[in-house]
Amino acid sequence: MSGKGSQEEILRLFRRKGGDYLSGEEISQGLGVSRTAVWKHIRQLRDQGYTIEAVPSKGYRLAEAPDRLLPAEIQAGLETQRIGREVVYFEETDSTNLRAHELGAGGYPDGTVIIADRQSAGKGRLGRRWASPEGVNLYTSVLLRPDILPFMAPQLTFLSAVAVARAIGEASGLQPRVKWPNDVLLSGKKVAGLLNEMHAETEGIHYVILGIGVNLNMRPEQFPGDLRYPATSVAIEKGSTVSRTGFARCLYREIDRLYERYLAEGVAPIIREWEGLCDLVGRQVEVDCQQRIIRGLVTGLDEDGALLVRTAEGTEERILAGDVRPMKGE
Ligand code: BT5
Repeated sequence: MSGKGSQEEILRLFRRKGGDYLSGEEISQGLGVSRTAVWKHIRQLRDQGYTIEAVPSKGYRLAEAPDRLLPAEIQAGLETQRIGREVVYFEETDSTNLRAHELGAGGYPDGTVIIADRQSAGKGRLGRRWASPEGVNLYTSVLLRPDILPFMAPQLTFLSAVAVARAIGEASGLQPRVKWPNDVLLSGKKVAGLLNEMHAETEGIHYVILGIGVNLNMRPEQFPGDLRYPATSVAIEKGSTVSRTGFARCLYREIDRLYERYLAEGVAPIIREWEGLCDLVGRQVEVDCQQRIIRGLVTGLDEDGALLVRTAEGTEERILAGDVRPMKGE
């Protein structure tokens, strides 16, 4: 077993003890390693920020775990059907979506979760960048293998938006809103961004990747200077930090619930929940679609995830891509 694997195993043993002492003998037998090796692993865990008490006659006790997004931490008590049964963690990677493509091609199962503590080239849409400093946020990609047709894949963006909004609500007590097509907002500012990608052929989908970046404990000075849209973090809005591990677990549970429901009932319930979270439904907006600007009343979303806008002329436009903003005075 690698050093990392042994450390995760020790954490698992601690969890099983539920806060009680674990003797050096139990650990060395559980892992099949010497007492000296156990001591070395304990020291390495301490170096990573774990507070582990050692009492000569009793053994070791895990007093406090750091807020690191380690697979064993996240999987403890996760209880999901599919999401996060497999968790792949990177201290640093260029983009979790790129790793997810590799794992998708490598046959990893439906529900595999990829997490990075920091990204050196976090991706936004259209070649844009996602600021991904270490130690503060969640950067994750979820690999799904739904049995759906390629044209249905954009529906899953709304699944992730609803899951992120629910998880932020639970973690903060605040009321997040969604912005079409791929943002989640707190106090009108962007707190999370979604980047879904897929690998498909005409007859079917190989896999879909839900790329999710949530600003949890990011501080104001950590945001890039050239933001396209005002941005914030959960901690800035709430006034105190949130547990990254707790949030991640909550998010994967919400995705799991919504995904089960999606597979059973289709996208309609998700669209209805998304519409309830969107401030723009029922308002006059302006949508910049690059070639032209469409103005009108947002009436909702259709099942393909297109924004429905009724123009002054009475026609209903289905908008698949564009930047939407409320009309002045709205
Ligand atoms: C998005 O793009 O909102 C999608 C972001 C998806 C990020 C996740 S992290 C895990 C996974 N792995 C990846 O590599 N990506 C996904 P877009 O709508 O294009 O917004 C990008 C724009 O938001 C940038 O051009 C900036 O103006 C702004 N921005 C950059 N970093 C930000 C941050 N951390 N919070 C808020 N806004 C940010």
